[in-house]
Amino acid sequence: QKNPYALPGRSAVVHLFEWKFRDIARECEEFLAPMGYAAVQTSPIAEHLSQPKKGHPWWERYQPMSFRIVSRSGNESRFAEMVERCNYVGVRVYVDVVFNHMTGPLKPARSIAGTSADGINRNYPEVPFHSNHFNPKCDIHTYNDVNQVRNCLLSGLNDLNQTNTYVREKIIDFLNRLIDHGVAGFRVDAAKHMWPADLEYIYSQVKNLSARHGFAPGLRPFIYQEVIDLGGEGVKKTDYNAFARVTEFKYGAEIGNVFRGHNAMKWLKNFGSEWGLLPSGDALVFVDNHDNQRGHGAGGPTIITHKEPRLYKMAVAFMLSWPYGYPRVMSSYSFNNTDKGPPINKNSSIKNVTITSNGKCGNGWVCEHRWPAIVNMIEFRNKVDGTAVANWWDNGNYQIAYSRGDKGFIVFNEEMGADLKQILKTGLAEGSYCDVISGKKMRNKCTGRTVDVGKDGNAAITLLKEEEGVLAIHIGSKI
Ligand code: ARE
Ligand code: CA
Repeated sequence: QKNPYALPGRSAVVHLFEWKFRDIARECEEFLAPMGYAAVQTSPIAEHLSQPKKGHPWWERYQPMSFRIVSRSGNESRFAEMVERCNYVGVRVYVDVVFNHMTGPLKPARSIAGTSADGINRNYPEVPFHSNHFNPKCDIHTYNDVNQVRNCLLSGLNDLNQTNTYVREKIIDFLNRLIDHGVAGFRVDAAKHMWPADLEYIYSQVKNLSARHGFAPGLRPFIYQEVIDLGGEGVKKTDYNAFARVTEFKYGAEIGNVFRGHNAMKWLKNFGSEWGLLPSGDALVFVDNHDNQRGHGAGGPTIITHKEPRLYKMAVAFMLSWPYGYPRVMSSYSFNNTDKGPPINKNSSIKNVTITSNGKCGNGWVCEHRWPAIVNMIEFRNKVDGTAVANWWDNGNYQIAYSRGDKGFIVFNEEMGADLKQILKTGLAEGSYCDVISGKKMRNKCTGRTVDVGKDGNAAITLLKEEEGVLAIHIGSKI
């Protein structure tokens, strides 16, 4: 099912990558709900491999040992409490679910909860799964062969056979238990490596969303499937979008190209399905994700991340101002090597996300979703909801501007070494507006630059090359 169940006036899901459930619950209450975020995506929550000798790399959570709810983010009761608290303030919870595979070939494989399994002979006693529940061992040599992609081992991970009735039951039970806890949906990890018919069957057997948690009767879970398709492979994103949403990896790759100056911004005018992207209602979109921000997954060095803040703010502002897909905002911790897990205490537990008096995160958490330019664009998206792109202007190259109906207006300047100085049609009513990238409207004053819109809807816009590369105003920032 493709509806994300965002409350009216809210949008976007934020991936609180590796956050503990307690911190997520608090963030729902103190920040996500009041600021207009619609939902949160958690890291995988099922009992998973523990690799203390490797310093607990983040990816150990993508090697499940069972479907019990226990992870580095917390146990089942903490999880239940988090979902309850987020739901209470209207923030939806989507869980990252991993059921294409279990662990790699480790004997013994030890879990975060202290149980063990035999990854060589494929015995997972906590489920239990045995070797007959897995596909025969083979490596994926080529992504052109759909049988290899779906029936062989992704990165050496023991590949479950989702056509098997017992395996299906275990997966369905797990998803149902999450629904009982009140989640609104799932990110399906490695969907590309499973057969669409198996997935469709599994989804069809999952319960309706929980009435006890306030969902209307008959609602099916929101599902977005991780399918990486940049073209040229056997498995296509279009094998999956008939029955649920799909992560549109081409989106972040193309955005990276444009904002890095490899493709003129003027072409963004029709950014969407005309670029070979999925239909808007089928797509989950993002600038970067937890894989490609660190060189895993797809997209390579074109992907823009928090490590390039000026560029990142521009790319995310574009995503949030553009009416295509359901956007996901990444929220990271800082890292300097691709395996590094989240910030940890001496006893290896994940550090709390501390919030400083100016609203930033401490303890090594980057919290892009709290960056003023990003959260202010969430408000922009919520204010312009339902309007179309209008008043498009470009200089034929790397300067563009457009409005969202008569509710919001945004300008980008990426022209190498050039200022932008133009009289532009904003679509907005006469008045003074606060630019939400350089500042914010506070007590009817603007802490950043103001834009004066005349009776004719025009405004004189200046974006100097040394300033932020984007300026945005909307009906909510009128002063
Ligand atoms: C780890 C080690 C491996 C080791 C393995 C088993 O890093 O060296 O062999 O354990 O012992 C994450 C990490 C992996 C990690 C894994 C399990 O990224 O490094 O392996 O967890 O701990 C493909 C898939 C796509 C997948 C990406 C990463 O199609 O589904 O690879 N993304 C998801 C998650 C990941 C996660 C997994 C799946 C596994 O988002 O975080 O892996 O649960 C082309 C293709 C893509 C392909 C890509 C990279 O672009 O089109 O399909 O993506 O190349 O191979
Ligand atoms: Ca598989």
